[in-house]
Amino acid sequence: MTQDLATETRALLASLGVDPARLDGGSLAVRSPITGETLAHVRETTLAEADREIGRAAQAFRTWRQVPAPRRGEFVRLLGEELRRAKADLGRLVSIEVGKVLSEGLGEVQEMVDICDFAVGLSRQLQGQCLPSERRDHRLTEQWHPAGPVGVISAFNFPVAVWSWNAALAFVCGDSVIWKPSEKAPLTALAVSALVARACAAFGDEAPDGLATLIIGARDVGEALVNDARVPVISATGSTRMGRDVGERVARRFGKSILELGGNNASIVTPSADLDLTLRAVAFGAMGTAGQRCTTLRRLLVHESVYDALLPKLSAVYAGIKVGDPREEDTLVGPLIDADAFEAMKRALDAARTAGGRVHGGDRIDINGAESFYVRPALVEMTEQVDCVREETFAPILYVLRYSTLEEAIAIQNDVPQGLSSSIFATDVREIEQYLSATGSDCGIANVNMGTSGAEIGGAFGGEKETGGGRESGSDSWKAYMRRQTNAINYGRSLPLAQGVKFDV
Ligand code: UN1
Repeated sequence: MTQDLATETRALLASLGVDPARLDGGSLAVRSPITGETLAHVRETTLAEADREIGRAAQAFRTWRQVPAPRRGEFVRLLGEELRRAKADLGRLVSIEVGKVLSEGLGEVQEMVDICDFAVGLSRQLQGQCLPSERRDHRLTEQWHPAGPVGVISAFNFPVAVWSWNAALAFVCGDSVIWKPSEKAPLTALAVSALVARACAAFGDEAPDGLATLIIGARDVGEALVNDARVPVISATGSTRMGRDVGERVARRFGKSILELGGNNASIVTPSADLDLTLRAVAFGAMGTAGQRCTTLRRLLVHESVYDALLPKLSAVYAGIKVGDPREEDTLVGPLIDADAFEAMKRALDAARTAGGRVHGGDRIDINGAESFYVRPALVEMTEQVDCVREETFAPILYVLRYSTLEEAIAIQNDVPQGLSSSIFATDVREIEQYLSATGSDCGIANVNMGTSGAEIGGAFGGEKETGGGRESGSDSWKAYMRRQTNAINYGRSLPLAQGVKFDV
């Protein structure tokens, strides 16, 4: 590849409306995992500036909450229009900054457009309810009010979509949004902020200054956000270690957190599975995004009667899949994000070997020189679910285990600390329903005849146990961005007390 990535990046950022002055002179070096080259030096937000930005967001909230919700929806509609227009450029920028193949970069922006559309409809459906009162001439209702500024901490692997799942909902719910993106992906955050500014300009004066703010930097800036009592809701995506810290800090000040943390997702391949479909689904689930989704398929539990039919085919797909520069059209697996990710993958594979695992693949491949980290995805046959299999390694490693009964497979699947996504491959309706029942998968997402990744925005997204319990995106996830208020209204002339209590004065 001879094309200069830094030059292309600057051209993309300029067309997306980012001020070129933001790309030089800072202390945060932004590298592309495609070649390892430096794209920009972004200035980090100081703690004093972060404090000011949070103050601006708090101020913006005070006016934004008074704009009628369907009008707020109109703002999100305009943002969706900006994203539609910017899809090609922003998708390409995502691909450059985090190394996704282009179709996944574009898919990520499509996910942003989709959640904007969802939120526009939602802006007319933030429904409370009316409940029967036990008292005569009383009405009991429940309504939802804007919560306040929402802090969004996002990870490198979905550098822009995760912000949008939170922000599109937060905006229609009447909240302002403060974004702390991954230090590995500040450029796409700058680009999205520029698009938000365009949507604000198109919307006019009703969009207050500070409605969407951006703070860029390391842990100290994130901590300042998490500790700040002016921010009642913190939505954080990333590692379980980070989420535990965020959850504790937010709980200590009685804020609410929405945590979307590690996954260790499994699929069960049953005797009745359609093996061709299974093979394709497993390939995308385990190797898509180079194994760097929180929903990536990490464990494959295969029934002993189909193991020998499936494994050779799967090994052949693993050996043949195109790993390469994500700018090339036929590439399916791009680079790992950085050297640390590669080291973590090596460590996990060493641990698996020591525990008796048979490792196929996993070697580094030289595609674009020493500063980039491309690997052949690894398939690891294990005889049991040892400790290293219970950990999430953010790399393309698929552990494969045999099972003999569905109960055993479900037990193995659930016997990990994480609980994000899961799936079963089956055409036997009894096995499918058992898997989806209360005694089946313990995850926030349980799919049938598809992989564990690639969720649509319409459903609630998130998981149980060490995944953190938060829900983002579709269904009624919006409720986490609002505060609930119960209203009992007496329209009579007497004052009956609940539970028949008498208190006559
Ligand atoms: C993530 O990896 O943090 O379901 C999110 C999926 C995507 C989102 C992944 N829609 O794979």
